[in-house]
Amino acid sequence: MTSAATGDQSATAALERWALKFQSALEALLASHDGVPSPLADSVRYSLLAPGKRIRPYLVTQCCRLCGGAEAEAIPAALAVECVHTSSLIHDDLPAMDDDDLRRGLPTNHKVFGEAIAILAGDTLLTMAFEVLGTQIASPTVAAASVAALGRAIGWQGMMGGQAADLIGESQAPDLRLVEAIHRRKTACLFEACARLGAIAARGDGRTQDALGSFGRWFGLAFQIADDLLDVTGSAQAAGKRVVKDEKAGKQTYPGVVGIESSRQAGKDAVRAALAQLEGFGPQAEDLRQLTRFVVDRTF
Ligand code: GRG
Repeated sequence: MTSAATGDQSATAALERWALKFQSALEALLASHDGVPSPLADSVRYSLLAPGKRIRPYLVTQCCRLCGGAEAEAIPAALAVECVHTSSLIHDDLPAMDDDDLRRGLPTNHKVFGEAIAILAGDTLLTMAFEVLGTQIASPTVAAASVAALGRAIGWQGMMGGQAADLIGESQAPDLRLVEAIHRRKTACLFEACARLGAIAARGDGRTQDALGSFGRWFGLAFQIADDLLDVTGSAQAAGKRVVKDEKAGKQTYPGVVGIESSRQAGKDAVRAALAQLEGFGPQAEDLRQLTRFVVDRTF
């Protein structure tokens, strides 16, 4: 077994342990739903508690730890990013968007609850994210900085704009600069926010927030390139979602524009750039480095 394989396996095991632990925090968040119409409560619970990798909240806690914070301080932001991410998955799967029927190994939200409730479930999770930041973070300064960082990441210059560009890109000629711009906004902005939120929770200074934010951006680009590759070379069973969809939909993707081998290289380059941002963090960042290498080698 090579050391890379060992690192990869330990990153996977650490992520799985985290996902198991984090599940209780997600369940606690949804425990009180008095007066919520049951299809909406069931729909929100269905998608948020479905088995996701939980890599974004893990990133929040790891970056918080790296800045000297305790895991508990990062939990509100960790919950918030998972709520936003799940909201985006529900909306992304809708017929008006990517029209998918499988997510996290289960039928998509709208297939089970109908489109209207799925839209409302996505909206509920999006607003819940900000409610959590506003109510579960004790320091008003940290809460305000967290709200600003998350709002900026997912707004029209971030995830929403990226998703719009992704949809518009279906009718445009394949273009590498366009693909990178889409991926940076649609996916990497949220990863940048995860890293920043971890630093903010630990009260890291501005330079540290920027360094980790930059790390998160490269990490997110690598993550989305790997996601593009999984659509071409992966299996629906492992990924928990349909594969071989992007080309048919005319999506702007790395493999669609530069082919599989160059996409793998682009993924490795993004990982190298991400790791470079961690240089000042010493041995404390080893778990984060292993997670970063795992991102492009993953099969799920
Ligand atoms: C309502 C917040 C909100 C957004 C609306 C639909 C939309 C705008 C944006 C979609 C953004 C999107 C789905 C980008 C793809 C990111 C991606 C690679 C998702 C898969 O993430 P994983 O593999 O999934 O971490 P799991 O299921 O493991 O959590």
